[in-house]
Amino acid sequence: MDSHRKRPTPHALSDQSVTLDEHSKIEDLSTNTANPGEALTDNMGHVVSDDQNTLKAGERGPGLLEDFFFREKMHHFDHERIPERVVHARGTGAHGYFELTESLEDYTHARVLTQVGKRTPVFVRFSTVVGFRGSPDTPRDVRGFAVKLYTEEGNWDLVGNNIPVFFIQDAIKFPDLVHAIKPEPHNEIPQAASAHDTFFDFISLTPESMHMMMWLLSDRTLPRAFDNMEGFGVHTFRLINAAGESHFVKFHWKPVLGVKSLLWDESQKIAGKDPDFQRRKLWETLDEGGTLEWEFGVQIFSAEQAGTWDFDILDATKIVPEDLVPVRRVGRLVLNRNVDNFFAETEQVAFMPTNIVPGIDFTNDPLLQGRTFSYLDTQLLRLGGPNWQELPINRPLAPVHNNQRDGHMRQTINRGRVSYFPNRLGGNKPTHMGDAGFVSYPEEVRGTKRRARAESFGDHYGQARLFWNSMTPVEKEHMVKAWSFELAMCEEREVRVRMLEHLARVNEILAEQVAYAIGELPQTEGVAEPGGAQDSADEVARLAGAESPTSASGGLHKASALSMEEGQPQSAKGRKVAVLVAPGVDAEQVAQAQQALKAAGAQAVVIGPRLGEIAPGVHAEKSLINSDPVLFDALLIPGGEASVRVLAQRPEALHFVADTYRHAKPLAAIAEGHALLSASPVASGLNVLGDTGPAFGILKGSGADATLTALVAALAQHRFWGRPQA
Ligand code: HDD
Repeated sequence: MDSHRKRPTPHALSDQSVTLDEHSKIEDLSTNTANPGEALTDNMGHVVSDDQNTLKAGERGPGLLEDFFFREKMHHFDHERIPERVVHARGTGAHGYFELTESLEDYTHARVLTQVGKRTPVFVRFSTVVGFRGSPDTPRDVRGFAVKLYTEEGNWDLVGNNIPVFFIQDAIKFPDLVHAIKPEPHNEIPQAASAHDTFFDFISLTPESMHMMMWLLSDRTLPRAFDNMEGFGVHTFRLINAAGESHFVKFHWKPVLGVKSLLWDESQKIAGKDPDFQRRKLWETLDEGGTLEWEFGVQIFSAEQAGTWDFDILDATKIVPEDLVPVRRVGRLVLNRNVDNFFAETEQVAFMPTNIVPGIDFTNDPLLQGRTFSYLDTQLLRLGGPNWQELPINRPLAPVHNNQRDGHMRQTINRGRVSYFPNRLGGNKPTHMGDAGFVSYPEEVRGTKRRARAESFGDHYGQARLFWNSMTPVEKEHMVKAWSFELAMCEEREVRVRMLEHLARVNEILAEQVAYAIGELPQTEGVAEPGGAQDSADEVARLAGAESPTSASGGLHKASALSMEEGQPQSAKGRKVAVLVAPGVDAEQVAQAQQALKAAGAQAVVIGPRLGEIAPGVHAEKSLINSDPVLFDALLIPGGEASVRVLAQRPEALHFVADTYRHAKPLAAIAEGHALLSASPVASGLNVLGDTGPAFGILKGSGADATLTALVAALAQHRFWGRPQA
């Protein structure tokens, strides 16, 4: 631990002090919000008489240039678009607060991390990386998790992802990475997908990305909902305490509802059935008064500790395993309010890793160092000029005083004649605060100027193996399929083969199975058909034993908190259950289901052959035509003989059973409802409809109560792997 000068008490900061609460940002934004109002006016406040007809010389005559209403309306419309973000274009935002539950004052003097109980307003934007602004929510992709905290000491942006590592070690490679993964430039194909030649060509020549690739091709990149994913600050940052001592830190957001994913088949189908799947979930939850919640965690360690590890903490392709430094949960993040206007808030919000507050500082991670330039730079293009900081969503709640002036669209009206420093005419204000302001950690730096990569960044496979070893057999199976899919989409054989060589360095069985799937290995004994129904159990058994020696992993063979199947919180909260009904349905059972699921924080969505009243008191809010099993977490079929007879004649209802079964989600049927399960070609004939059913999440009960209790428990379990396939 290095020790430096003690931080002075910020005596002269008194006129800078602000007291905030969780509502402060919304109050601030409200000074700019506008309601529809009565009379239609133009932008200059002139009341408009008729906005539907241009001014003409005669009813059938030519338009007149003097029609300033028309020209203004058209002019504004013609300029409505701004460039989308070069990456993370597709995103969704919400307001909320951050609350500290345990002080970190031993490590930092940042007020936001030392004032226990304080609620700091936040704005969070979740995003995919690759797709364009209008692309679907659910491709296989890394998710952005960008948090802007409007602290009393200025804005702190934690611009992270849902994956704790990155593809590259040095920011100078970022444009290459992004060019490679974005749609190919000659034909702009494919949209929002990494599964194409240019990406894997680049990756096959960039072995440092192999750890991140293991995460990318795991279920982590198919989150079910925003609050089913973790967030990571990725880089190692510094914390500085009041005595000037420095520690290293990694920041984490842990979802209260646990990390849960979709399946690849679901993700692809949802992209068509409801491209706004996650955006809609967030919107509806907050609109109905619900919240999304994460715990805030830190891994704090000293330079001495880091010196004992066989990886470099400045290398963003490495995690610090939680087994080496446990995550201390010291706060929470709560999202509780939708935006009023998507463009003004979510589109115009500008995040920058350089927004940090006193008590937190950068490290020499070469990826982080490069990011400190890129974000400021990009906002100029996207938001059009240097005054984007004044936009309501971007402006801090902490007071702003400086000598910056003018520029496009300046909002602030600075009084006085002084806009320079030093000055006598303005009493030398605003004044430099010295050590009471933001002071960079005075790390001693020496070295020869070189374009080079440290040797300590040289191990590219050790943590990729650690990740692989830490997966459950089912997770490994999904990864085999993901790799097989992505490489099969590459048309250039050379690219596919080069990737197999890297995979073999991670794990031979993984490489072998993918090689077989993409036609690079003849059928040999012992290699299971990937995805082949009959071999699935063998494949899983074989993958269970597929482990590799690690390196750069702090001596660990496996690490905790990497698998999404182990140690995650389980809850039925937020889950949506499709309840299939038709005339003659047992209305009481439907009502019981609605009640029981609501009590568990879940939701019953009644789906009928058509919308409207299906039986007395049973109202279908969705129909078989505008819903699909991939949009739900489970299926419930209530009793009622006539109802089930109607449903059994509808292919969409049978499809509900088949896909819910195939996607390993709970299937529940009460009394006569059992018949719909048996009518499905997928489930019929399989022994899961008998006694073994509950182990596979197939819940058949004669009464509503017991079936619903079992359904709530099954929802919390999320998936039931190993169902026999028809
Ligand atoms: Fe980045 C946006 C996260 C590396 C350059 N990045 C952006 C966003 C997130 C991240 C969440 C969206 C913010 C929003 O919602 O507006 N980026 C990361 C993480 C990285 C990372 C976790 C690695 C640890 N990024 C990275 C590098 C560079 C950039 C190395 C360039 C040197 N990122 C950008 C950008 C973007 C951006 C081009 C596009 C839009 C924006 O900044 O505001 O400047």
